Amino acid sequence: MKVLLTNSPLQFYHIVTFLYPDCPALNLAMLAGAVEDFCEVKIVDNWHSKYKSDEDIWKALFDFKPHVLAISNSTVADTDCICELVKNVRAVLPSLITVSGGYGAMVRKSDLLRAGVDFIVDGEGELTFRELMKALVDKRGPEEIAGISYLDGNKEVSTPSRPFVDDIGSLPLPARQYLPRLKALFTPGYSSALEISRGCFFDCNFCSVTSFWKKGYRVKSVSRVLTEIDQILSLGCDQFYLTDDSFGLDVKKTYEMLQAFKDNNLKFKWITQIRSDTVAQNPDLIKLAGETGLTVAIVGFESYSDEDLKTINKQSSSGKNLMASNILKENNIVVFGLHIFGIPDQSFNQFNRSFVTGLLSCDVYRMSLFSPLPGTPLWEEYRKDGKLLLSEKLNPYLDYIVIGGRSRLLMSFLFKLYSLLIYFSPISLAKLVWPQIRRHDSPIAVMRRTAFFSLWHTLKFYMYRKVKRCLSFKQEHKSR
Ligand code: B12
Ligand code: SF4
Repeated sequence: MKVLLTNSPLQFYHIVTFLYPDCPALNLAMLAGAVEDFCEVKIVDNWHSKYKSDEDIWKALFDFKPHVLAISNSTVADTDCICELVKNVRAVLPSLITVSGGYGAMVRKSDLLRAGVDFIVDGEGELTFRELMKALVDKRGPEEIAGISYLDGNKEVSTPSRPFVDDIGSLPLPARQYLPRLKALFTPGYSSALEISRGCFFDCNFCSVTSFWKKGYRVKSVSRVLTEIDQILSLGCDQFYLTDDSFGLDVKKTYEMLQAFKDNNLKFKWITQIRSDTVAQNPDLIKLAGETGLTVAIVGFESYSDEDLKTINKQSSSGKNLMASNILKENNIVVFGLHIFGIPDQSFNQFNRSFVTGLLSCDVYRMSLFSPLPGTPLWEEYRKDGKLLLSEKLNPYLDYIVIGGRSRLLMSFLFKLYSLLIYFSPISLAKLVWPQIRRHDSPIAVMRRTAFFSLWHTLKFYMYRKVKRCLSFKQEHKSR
């Protein structure tokens, strides 16, 4: 049986994908690895195709002639374009079987099924997808497979849910050889992706990770990680992104892992997401991480006010945020800080103080608008209290949708204004021409490059968004 794996065409709201155009879709390789022993597999990683284009999928549909089209829908915002794609594909190839999975598929299951997706895989995908493909090969029905949803006539049916595997290292190796070979941004070679852990045991109320993976943290063994790194290096890649949500939560295991990287004299650069308290409480771990090639640490600082951090249940503190920045800088690791604009009850002064502190302490400052994501505790709380401006599309573009208290228009105007200030404030401009501390050459180069990339892609993002809005406005008027 032939299986084509893909994801949504690249869209204007994929701003982080523009920032990191060298991170391949590891989830597609994981699913490919789960079935490659009995299926012929092909991956079209659309985020690296032309902007908004589904050309590569159509080409693969006609050249490769798959029996199954499997589409990843990890981001809620992607559901609409996936629905449209499925409708178009089904109109041309009615016998093609379509499957989807991921966070977006969990939240907008009905929309996908009604658009023509045959099966939704709920939750962790590898084993369920394997069983589903086996059932299709054997021409068995889906009723016995745990963790899937489908339409029976007009009725939505969900089979009993499948528990997560205890040991994620026991899952099949990702078939990275099917991923596109992407030129690395920060090193001269090529880039790949690696997963060491899955999930997180914190519960920040805005975060969708724990809504999907539940509150839990599973880590691969050192030997499994070394095997995957071998695979990455043998494919000629010397940089990788960790897809972990919160690197290093199991401190002891992480030490062992990093020590093994060092002992095996493995040469690569890597980038990870990490909590500020993990950094602040474990400076030796960070030193070791830097020695093994950690180049950029993406840290969710969110705010430098303890009150704000309490409101979003971050369970860290402003002191730890500042300490984390210093420790990372001491180890020549680029501090890529994520922040939230518009946290409830945050005063204007509080935000301003936080903003300046962040600009001064991060190498790259990034900010997103406070916007509850469907499925998160915050979304549920606000929805129950009638505080959400609900659209049927569940806030796909992460706008400010909170009702009451603050004006939406003002919030979105201020967000844009501050977004511009991130790049044009004297602090940011000074950072570009005169790095604030003496640093090793290479991280500075990385920092400057990342800052320029951020600026360029943010401008592009706003341009795309504006153009798109203008076009749809014109279209609406024409059709009237
Ligand atoms: C690494 C990462 C990125 C990387 C690269 C992603 C990539 N190329 O794979 C970069 C930095 C480029 C990125 C970009 C973005 N990301 Co991102 N990203 C992640 C992160 C941290 C890990 C993704 C991952 O590989 N997970 C590991 C695999 C194992 O999990 P998985 O993808 O969910 O897949 C499993 C199941 O869901 C299921 N499954 C998934 N797809 C399918 C398909 C089928 C057919 C089947 C059967 C099963 C199945 O099986 C898989 C294996 O078990 C996640 C958080 C997370 N933990 O998922 C956020 C996350 C997915 N990203 C998110 C967002 C918002 C974005 C951006 C939209 C940000 C932006 N504004 O630009 C962009 C656009 C992404 C896009 N095109 O859709 C959000 C989505 C929020 C939401 N609920 O909608 C997440 C959840 C983080 C968060 N909490 O905010 N991202
Ligand atoms: S620490 Fe990060 S991954 Fe964990 S719940 Fe908070 S935001 Fe989500």
